[in-house]
Amino acid sequence: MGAADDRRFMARALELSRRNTGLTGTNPSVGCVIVKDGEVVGEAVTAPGGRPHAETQALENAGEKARGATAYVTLEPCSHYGRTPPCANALVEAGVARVVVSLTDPDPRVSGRGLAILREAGIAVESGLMQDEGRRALAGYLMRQTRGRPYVTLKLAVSANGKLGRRGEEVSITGPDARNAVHRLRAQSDAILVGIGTALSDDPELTVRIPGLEDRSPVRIVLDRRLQLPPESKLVRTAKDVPVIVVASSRSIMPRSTMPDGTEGDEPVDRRKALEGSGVEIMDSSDLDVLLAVFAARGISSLLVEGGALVAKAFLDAGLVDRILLFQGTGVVGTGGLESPVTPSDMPQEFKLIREEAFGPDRCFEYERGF
Ligand code: AOF
Ligand code: ZN
Repeated sequence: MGAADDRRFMARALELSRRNTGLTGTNPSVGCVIVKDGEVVGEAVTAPGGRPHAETQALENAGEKARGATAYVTLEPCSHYGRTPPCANALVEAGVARVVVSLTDPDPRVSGRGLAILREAGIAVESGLMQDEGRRALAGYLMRQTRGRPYVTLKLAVSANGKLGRRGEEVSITGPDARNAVHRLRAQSDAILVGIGTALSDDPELTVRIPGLEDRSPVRIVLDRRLQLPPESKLVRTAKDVPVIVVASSRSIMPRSTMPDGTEGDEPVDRRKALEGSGVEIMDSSDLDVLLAVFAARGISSLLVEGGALVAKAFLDAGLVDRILLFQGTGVVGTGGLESPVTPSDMPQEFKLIREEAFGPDRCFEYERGF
C-alpha cells in the first residue's frame, strides 16, 4: 500500500471523526479505520459521551483480522487508564503491525506516551498524516486543551453589498439552504452566543431545528450587560428545556446597547430575579478572555458567535475568533444598513479563505486563522 492509500484511509478516519463532533463532551471525537490487505476490516468513531474510544470499538469490529493490519487514527491512541485500559495497549494486544496517526494528543496524560507504547512493542508508527484536516476536525478539543478556551467560530450573514441588516429589525439576508447549514453548525457547537441587540431585534430561539437533531441544541449565551432580555422572549421561555446563560457586567464588555425604542430600559434589579425564576443562569463578567476560560472549564470546547455587529467586533478586536463563516446573500440592503466588521473584500489578512460553498443562491466563505 502506498501514500495514496494511506491518505484515502486517513480521509475515511477523518470523516468518521467529524460525525460525532459536538457529541463527545470534552473528549475528542476520534476516527479509527483498520485495514488489512487493502480492505477495511473495522472502523469506528468515539461514542457519544466520549466512551468507548474509537480504537477499542474498531478493534472489536475487526476481531482476528486486526492481526498484521494497519490502524489509521486521527489522534494518537491514549496511554492512560480510564474506564478501560489504554487504546495503545489494545492495539498492541490485537497484533496490529502498523499505526498511522494524524495528530499527537496534547492531553498531558498521553502526549507522546501512546506512540511510545506502540513503538516499544515493535509496531511501525507514523505521525502527522493530513495534519491540517486533523486539526480542523479536532479544533475544539485542541483549543480547550492547549489554550484553555473554546474554539470560536464567528458566523455572519451579509447582503450582496456587505451589510448585516438594519439596526433593531430582522432582515432576511440568506435563504433556507443557508439557514439549514447554520442549524447544522449549531448542532456541532457546544454553545452559541449573541449580543442583547440581536436578542432584542430578532427574538431568536437559537435552537437546532433540523428533524432528528433537535436534541443537539447547544447552550445559549446572551451578552446582556444590563439584563435587558425580556422574560417573554423565546430564549427565556425555553430556558427550562435548553440552558440559557445571560452574561451581565458591571463594566462594559461592549459599547452600550439600547432598547429598540432608544431607551436603556428599566434598572436591572428585579429583572435578575425574573430571569432566574425562569431558569436562566446569570453570570457576571466584564472580560471576554475570562469568560471564555470559564466556559472552557465548564466543558465548552466550541463556541459559535452568531451576532450582531458589536459582538462580532468585540470578539475580533480581542483576537478571539479562530474561524469565520461568512454567508453572503444576493439582496442589497439600502439605507440604514449596518456595516459588517468583515466582508469577503475586506478581511483581516490573518484569516485565510479555505472553502467556498453555494447554498442555493447564497454563498458561504470559510476563513481560518491558524493556531
Ligand atoms: C483515544 N481514542 O477515541 C478518544 C481519546 O475521559 P477518558 O478516560 O475517556 O479520557 C479522555 C482523553 O482520552 C482525552 O483527553 C484524550 O486524551 C483521549 N481521547 N483517545 O485513544 C479516542 N476520544
Ligand atoms: Zn483510548
